[in-house]
Amino acid sequence: MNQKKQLETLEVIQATSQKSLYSILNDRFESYTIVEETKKRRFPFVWKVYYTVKVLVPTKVQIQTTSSTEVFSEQLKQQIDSDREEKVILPVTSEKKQTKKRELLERLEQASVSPKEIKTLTVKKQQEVETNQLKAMLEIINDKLSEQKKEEIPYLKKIATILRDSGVEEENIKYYITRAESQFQSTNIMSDGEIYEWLVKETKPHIKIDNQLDITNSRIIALVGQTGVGKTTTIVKIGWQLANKNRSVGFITTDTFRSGAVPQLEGYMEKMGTELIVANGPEELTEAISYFTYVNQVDHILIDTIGRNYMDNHSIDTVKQYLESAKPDLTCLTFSAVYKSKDMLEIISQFKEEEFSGFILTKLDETKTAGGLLSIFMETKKPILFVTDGQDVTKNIYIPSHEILAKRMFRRDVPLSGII
Ligand SMILES: Nc1nc2c(ncn2[C@@H]2O[C@H](COP(=O)(O)OP(=O)(O)OP(=O)(O)O)[C@@H](O)[C@H]2O)c(=O)[nH]1
Ligand SMILES: [Mg+2]
Repeated sequence: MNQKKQLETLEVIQATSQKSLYSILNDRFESYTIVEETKKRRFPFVWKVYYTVKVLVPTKVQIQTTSSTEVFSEQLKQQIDSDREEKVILPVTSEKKQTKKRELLERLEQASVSPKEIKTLTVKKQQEVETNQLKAMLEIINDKLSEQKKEEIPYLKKIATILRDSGVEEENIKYYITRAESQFQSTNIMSDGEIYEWLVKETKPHIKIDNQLDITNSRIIALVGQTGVGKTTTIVKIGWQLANKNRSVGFITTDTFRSGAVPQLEGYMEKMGTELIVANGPEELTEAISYFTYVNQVDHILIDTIGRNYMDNHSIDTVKQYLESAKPDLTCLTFSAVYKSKDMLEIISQFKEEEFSGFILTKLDETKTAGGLLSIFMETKKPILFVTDGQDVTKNIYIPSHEILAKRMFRRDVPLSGII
């Protein structure tokens, strides 16, 4: 049953004059009781006056008279509604987010997180991965764009062209461009000659050459490397140089596989008046070394190994077994300069640092572009031991200077020199 009860509501009316204030009051309400009347000026518009009245006006409100159960259920409903209203979703601050994330990750690690949470986490992780991938892609695109922009600057373009023509890898070109940019910020004009001089100056510190190398101090020298890189030719060249220094040498070859390998060596041996032993397996190699050490008593033992495909792990293992038996004082990893630098690095990565002393670069005469070899200097710690530039076993082998090798990276017409 409904009952009407007379209540009063407080209303606030404002106007710019007393007259309009009262006309509003009379228009809107049948009756009212003035509780407070004020007149104020407001900063900064001090010339303006505001009239305010607070009035009590009659209101009609529906009040329900209900049973106690109805009252209870109504109260309950109101309580639920008010609870609902109070459940304001506050924005989670990034710090809170971080804490929550950290907690979840910790719980995930301890496997105490519920499957639902895991799912949320997985999705988040996935999103994170995707965002990172996108960022990485953007960085690459930006890098490419800035590289392209850089190469629009004439002298940088010239440098990049010379490097590319010399066979230098893109990663290394980037290095030179960055260096040039930092050194010649406002310079735009450089002659080819100036660029060449600058490239040599920049390259020299990267070139690793064993200047202290004295082959007369290495009793056992072994050459390893891919098929046909010039191992046999180079070991004979080394023998020839030692013989020229009045040192006695003995040759061992592990190449029992290739027909013609032994006669190829025997021809040189005869000319040099030295002995050659063919070792079939690591044990025979040890025996041959003992023979040259205790029986023939030569100053140097030079070991020529069979050329194999070093991209194949089995071949690498075999050559390592030979090296373990021989324990050379100088183990030379031999590469042909015509090789791709990526392939060389791949082969180098198959060897531990302690397993070889340094590199021999052969056939420099056969390549127009030696710039690719820069990767060997930039990405490995080992020195270049010798370089070769021809088939003549009586010469064409050198320990070059930093200057000569740096120049040779960019110009084929630079003659190699440096007595071994
Ligand atoms: N142009 C040039 N040719 C070279 C040089 N070194 C070796 N050669 C030639 O390269 C060819 C292969 O040389 P080898 O000494 O037989 O090579 P290898 O590494 O012993 O070969 P395998 O025993 O079959 O693995 C021969 O024709 C050599 O004359 C060099 O510095 N320049
Ligand atoms: Mg050979």
